[in-house]
Amino acid sequence: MATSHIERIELDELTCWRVRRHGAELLVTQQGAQLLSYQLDGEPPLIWLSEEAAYARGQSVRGGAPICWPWFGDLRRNPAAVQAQFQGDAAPAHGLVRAADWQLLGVEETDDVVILRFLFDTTKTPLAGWPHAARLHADIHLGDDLQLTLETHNLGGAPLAMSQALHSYFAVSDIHQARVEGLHGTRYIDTMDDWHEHAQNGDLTFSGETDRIYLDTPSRLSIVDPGWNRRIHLDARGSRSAVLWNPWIEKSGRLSQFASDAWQRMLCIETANVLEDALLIAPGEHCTLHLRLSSEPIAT
Ligand code: TA6
Repeated sequence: MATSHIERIELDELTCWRVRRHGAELLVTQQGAQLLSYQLDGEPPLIWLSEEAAYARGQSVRGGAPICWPWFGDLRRNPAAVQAQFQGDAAPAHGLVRAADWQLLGVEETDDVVILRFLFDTTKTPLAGWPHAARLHADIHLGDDLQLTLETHNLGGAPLAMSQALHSYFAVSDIHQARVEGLHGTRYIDTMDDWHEHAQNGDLTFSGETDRIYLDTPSRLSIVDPGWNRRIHLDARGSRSAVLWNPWIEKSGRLSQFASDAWQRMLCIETANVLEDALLIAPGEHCTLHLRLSSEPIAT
């Protein structure tokens, strides 16, 4: 017997879907196929959603897991092949689809999982300045864990050069106490140090604005949060790069939909294909980015 509850709700200008299943709840907005929040009963949220989030058409909601596609970040910092795909004037940060009108293909419910399936098809909804034929499927699976899948299908006759990221915001009790396991020895580009390359020594801790692109990443990264006695595991497939970001104090004042002290309660780990991990998809081929989120108490 299915034991899920799925409801469509309107949050200001946005159509959203709230799903409850076996003591877990998530919220998704159809615009951008964007996960907004994810929480287990009796626990703090795993996925962070800004207290100042705005639900407006054409604007990404601050928090959750925005989809950055067909490029991540500043297009000018992407490989030349990715830049060349765009013929528009001003390239928006994080690509063209995170605030676009996606289509809900359907909601599938079994005893084990609820799946929301979203579609964005550039042959049906052309992207200004990006004249290529591609079909995007974004699936959100709520079961005993949460799984996000982003599949790109190159429908065109030429190779498709792109970068992408699931720009996931995680809730932490206190960024000063949180640390990230799994990065020891991994190379990273430090955008706060003029994009110079470094190597991570030990776990990543936070004491200032942090904006790093890790390369050749392992499949599992974990956020250790002593304040909430919790480890959040991120298990990725189809990604060998990750962006670690906390805006800290000064940048927080320049961010939209972001309280001045919110930096203390959030951390982005963005499961990505960026820089040398950017993709070249042959005509007719697919590529899939997959992220599984789970959590457990810190072993006592
Ligand atoms: O992923 C890190 C980053 O590129 C930061 O530099 C910051 O710009 C963040 O993304 C948020 O970008 P947004 O356009 O959503 O404000």
